[in-house]
Amino acid sequence: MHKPLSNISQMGRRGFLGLAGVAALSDSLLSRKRVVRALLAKDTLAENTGSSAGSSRGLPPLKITDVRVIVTCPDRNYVLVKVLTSEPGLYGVGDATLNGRELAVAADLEQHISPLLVDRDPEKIEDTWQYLYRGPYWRGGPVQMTALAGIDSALWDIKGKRANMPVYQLLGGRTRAGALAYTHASGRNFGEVEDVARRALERGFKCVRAQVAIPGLEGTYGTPGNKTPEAAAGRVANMAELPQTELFEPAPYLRVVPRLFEYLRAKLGPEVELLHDCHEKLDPIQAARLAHDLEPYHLFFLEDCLRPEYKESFRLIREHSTTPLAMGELFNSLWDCVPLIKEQLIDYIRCDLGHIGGITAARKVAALAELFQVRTAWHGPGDIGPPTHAANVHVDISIPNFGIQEMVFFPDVTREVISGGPEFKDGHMNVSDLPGLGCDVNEEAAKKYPYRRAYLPTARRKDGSVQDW
Ligand code: EZ4
Ligand code: CO
Repeated sequence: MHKPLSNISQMGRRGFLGLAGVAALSDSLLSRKRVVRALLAKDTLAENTGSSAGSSRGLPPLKITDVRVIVTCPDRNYVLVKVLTSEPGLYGVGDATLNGRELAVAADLEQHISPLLVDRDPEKIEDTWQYLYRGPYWRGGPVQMTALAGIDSALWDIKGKRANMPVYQLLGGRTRAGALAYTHASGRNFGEVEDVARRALERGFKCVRAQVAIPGLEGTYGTPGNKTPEAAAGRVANMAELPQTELFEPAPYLRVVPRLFEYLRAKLGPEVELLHDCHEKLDPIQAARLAHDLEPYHLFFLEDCLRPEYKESFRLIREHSTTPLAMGELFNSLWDCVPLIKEQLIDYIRCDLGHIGGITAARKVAALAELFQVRTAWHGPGDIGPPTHAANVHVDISIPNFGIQEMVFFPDVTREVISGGPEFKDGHMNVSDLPGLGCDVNEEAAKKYPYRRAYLPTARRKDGSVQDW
């Protein structure tokens, strides 16, 4: 049904206020009052954005009946979203994990977002995205964008299940057989990094991100400190109740990293693709020097050199080096991506689908990037849940300008709670042809692993001042 939208605008503010207090009403006022009630109640006008009949022929209209938020710690903390619908057995699963601020996202979902969604049509993904992004007036930020990503993934999951298609089909269908993946190799010294990299190559990987401990700075991001690489695999069990503080100094880091890649190139040969993550630790001229010094070793890319606020500083790095650059895991706004892409200051945009607003946001980033010959490299660490990894790969295999996909293997205990998700084979990630995203959550199993407060580490310089981790 199409309600007369024009009544509302004609009424204007005076009419609106006047009507609210009127007791005796004429026929025409009665119909106006209905519109006013609609405005005063909830987002009823959403039903006016088009037919609310089921989009798939012959299916009845669908409504969201409940949004369940599951906070669980199967090896590390995850926030999962389950959007239930009026069709028996039809629900969507999303991931809304923000490492170290999980409960803020869970509260946002439970207290603020869930009441807005009940009774809405889950098939209106774009409308829901716009409503949750612009509707609260206070837009953006990692907490809200992570919550929005969780809902967005769940809605794409529902749409896929309803259409009986994997999400990548809804996004336009396959453009490639699989998503080229990279894994992490880290060690206490060059030899240990080489060993871990070789094991990855034996497992089928073609691309390896290498990080090494810097003497005197044990525990630098991505390195195992003085533990073995296995023991240091950043799980919650290894984390303190309060953040651990690591030490960072740029001078030794900038000396050691080019030597690591000189060593790895010599040992592993020219074909393996090598990557390195600076984890937003460097100042612009330091990043420029590192990118320059790494040139002879032909990295696939140098990841996240600068703090996310300093987009224009990428120009300086570009002026000094042909090392390909990737950036974006800390972005939580679509608009963060715009200057880097449109000025071709980077080669890979690597947003985190779980923190920038889900598939709905990612497909816009990817489309913008395509127009400027920038490729994608979505963030794929262990501290975002399998539904986000699934979302990554559904997008990867359906866009023309995919670059590479960061990935992890989830331990059995995580998979007991969250099943499905992408699979690794021959250096590539792929998703099954299950309808939707292809993940499920076992709520009973989740209860066995209650949330445990945990923080990411922090970093300081030797003089005690704060340093980006
Ligand atoms: O440190 O996801 O490229 N991957 C990364 C990750 C991030 C974590 C932070 O929560 O940089 O390991
Ligand atoms: Co990174």
